[in-house]
Amino acid sequence: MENLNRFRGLFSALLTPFNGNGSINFNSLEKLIEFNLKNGADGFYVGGSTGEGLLLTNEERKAVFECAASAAKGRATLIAHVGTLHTDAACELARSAEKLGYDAVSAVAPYYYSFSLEAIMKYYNDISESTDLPMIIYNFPASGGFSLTKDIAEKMFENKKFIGIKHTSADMFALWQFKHMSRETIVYNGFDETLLSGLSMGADGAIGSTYNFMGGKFKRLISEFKKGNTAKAQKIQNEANEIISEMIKYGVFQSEKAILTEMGIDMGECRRPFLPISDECRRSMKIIAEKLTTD
Ligand code: MN9
Repeated sequence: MENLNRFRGLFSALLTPFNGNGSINFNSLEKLIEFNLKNGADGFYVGGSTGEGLLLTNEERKAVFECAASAAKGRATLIAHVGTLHTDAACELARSAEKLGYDAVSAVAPYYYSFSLEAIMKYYNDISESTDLPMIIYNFPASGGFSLTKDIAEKMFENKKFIGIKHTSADMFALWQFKHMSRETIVYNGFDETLLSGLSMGADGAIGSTYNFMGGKFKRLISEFKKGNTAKAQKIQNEANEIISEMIKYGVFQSEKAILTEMGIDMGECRRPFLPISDECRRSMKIIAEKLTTD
């Protein structure tokens, strides 16, 4: 089996910056990647929930893949989120990621319709068959009704190209179960506010949105955890969670864009139907950004 080490570590779920006219701001996207690499990001999860992937056209999604690949220039592991409702479109996105040199593809389960389990499994296998890339399942039960279980995962991982699960759920026992399947699996903790619990339950890494601007902090958390300094790791998780709690009040992605804009990378707004960033949010995030830059 191939060496999975490049899939461990801290992955930023890359945000997508927009210009005032609503188009993608590729210049800011490049800056954001550089900023993340400077803060120690091991890889990027491109075009997922955080990247507003499901609010982009397929052409835009490919353009974001391309920009991220050329900006990261072999300095990070790249996972392309290709999930969409439409299998053929997801396969096409996967093929474009493969051409661009991505390390893996990932997909959220198809949503809106109540697809049968067989249909969902076929969707993943169809995407997987469309390229030679490994597959990372995006388990995000809150997004549309499908919740991966260990039994389902065991069946899906009979396909040897499946290597990992991005577990965006607070169910830590499920995370532990995914780590204890019959075959080695890379498991990512998906909610940044529970990273320490995820690590305690065996997570190999983390994929998250707040690593776009708190990457350094969370790298320290992981390193303290590995050294066995639980109290120090807890202190860092507490500090991060104070910030995340404030962000949740105003909308997580809007808040993240406000923080990064304050830090010097013009991120613009989120796409509709997300609401514009309120003045209150900007004021609150300015204080957080100032605190983070003097930390
Ligand atoms: O990809 C992100 N998940 C979603 C991971 O946005 C659904 C997380 O990083 C959250 O944004 C973060 C705040 O709740 O944990």
